[in-house]
Amino acid sequence: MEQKKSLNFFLRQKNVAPEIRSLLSNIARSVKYINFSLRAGHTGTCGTENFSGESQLKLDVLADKIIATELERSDLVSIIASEERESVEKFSSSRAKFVVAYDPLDGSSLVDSDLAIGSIFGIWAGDELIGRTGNEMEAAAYAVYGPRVVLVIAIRDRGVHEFELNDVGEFILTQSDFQLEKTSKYFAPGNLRATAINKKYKTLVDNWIAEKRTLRYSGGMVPDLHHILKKNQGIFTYPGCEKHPNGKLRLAFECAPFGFIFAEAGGLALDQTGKKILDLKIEKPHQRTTIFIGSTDEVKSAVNFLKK
Ligand code: AHM
Ligand code: MG
Repeated sequence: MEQKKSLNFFLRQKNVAPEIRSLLSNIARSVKYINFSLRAGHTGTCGTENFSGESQLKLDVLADKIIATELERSDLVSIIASEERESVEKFSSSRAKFVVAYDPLDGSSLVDSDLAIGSIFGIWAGDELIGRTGNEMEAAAYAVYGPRVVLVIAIRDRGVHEFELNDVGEFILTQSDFQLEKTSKYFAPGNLRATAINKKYKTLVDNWIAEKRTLRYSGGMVPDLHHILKKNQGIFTYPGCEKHPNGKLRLAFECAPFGFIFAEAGGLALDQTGKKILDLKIEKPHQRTTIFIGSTDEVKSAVNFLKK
C-alpha cells in the first residue's frame, strides 16, 4: 500500500528550507481552524465594513484574526498585509524573515449559498511588501473550503502540490506537481458586466460559446482557479470596466499569489494590457489589477484579442 504523505514529510522530502516548512505548517493550522469555524456556523454579518467598503461577515473578521495569530506565533513573520486590514502590520520578532500577504476568506459572500470559498497566501522573504513583485515570492498557497478542504502549495522551483485535510486534522498529499496544458476547453469569464461596454470582451466570450467550450464559473476565484489546476487546463478572466479600469481583484492578496502558483504549474497570468502579473510592482496593499490566468496559449490569445 502506498504510504500517506503528510504535508511536513512531503516538504522535507522536497528539500524545502526548514523556515518555509515551519511557516507553511502555521498557515496549514490556520486553515484548519478557519474550517472548524465555518463548520461551526459562525456566519452572519458583523455590521462593519472593511477598508474597501465591503460589508464584513463574522467569518471574514475571524479568519483574519486566526491567520494573523498563527503568523505571529510562527515567530518568522516581519510584516502581514490582509485584505481585511487597511495597512500592513509589523510584528516584532528576532527571527522574522518573511512578509505574508493574505486574503483570509475570498468569496465570503458565497458562504450563505453554500458555494466553495477559500483563503489565499503570498510569501516573500524580507521585511517589505511595497515595491515588491510576484516574481520575488518564495512561496504561495491557497485553501479551498468545499466538499473537501484542500491546501495547495507552490514553492519556488519545487512545483505545486495539493494536500487534503483528513478526519483527524492532518493535511495528506493528494496530488503533486500540477502541470497545465497550453490550450483548454474550459472558460471562467469573470466581470461579464464589462461586456455591456467592452464589445471585444463580449466577442471573446461569444467565440468561446460558439466553439462549444465548457463554462465553469462559480463566482469564487479560489474554486474557479482550483478547477483549472485540477483539470490541467482552463482560463479565468477578470477584465476592467469603465468604472473600475483595474477590475476588482487585488494584486498582493489574490493575483500575485495565483500568478506565482500558476507559473510554477507551467501556466501564465497577464493583465489586460499584456503585462505579466508577476512583473507588476505592489505600490499599495489594496492595489487592484485586471487578470487573465490559466493555460498559456489561451491567456496570450485572449489578451491579444482584447488589445487588437
Ligand atoms: P472578495 O475578496 O471580496 O471575496 O472578492 C473576490 C471575489 C472573487 O473570488 C471572485 O472571482 C470575484 O470576487 C467575483 O466578483 P464579482 O461577482 O463582483 O464580479
Ligand atoms: Mg478576495
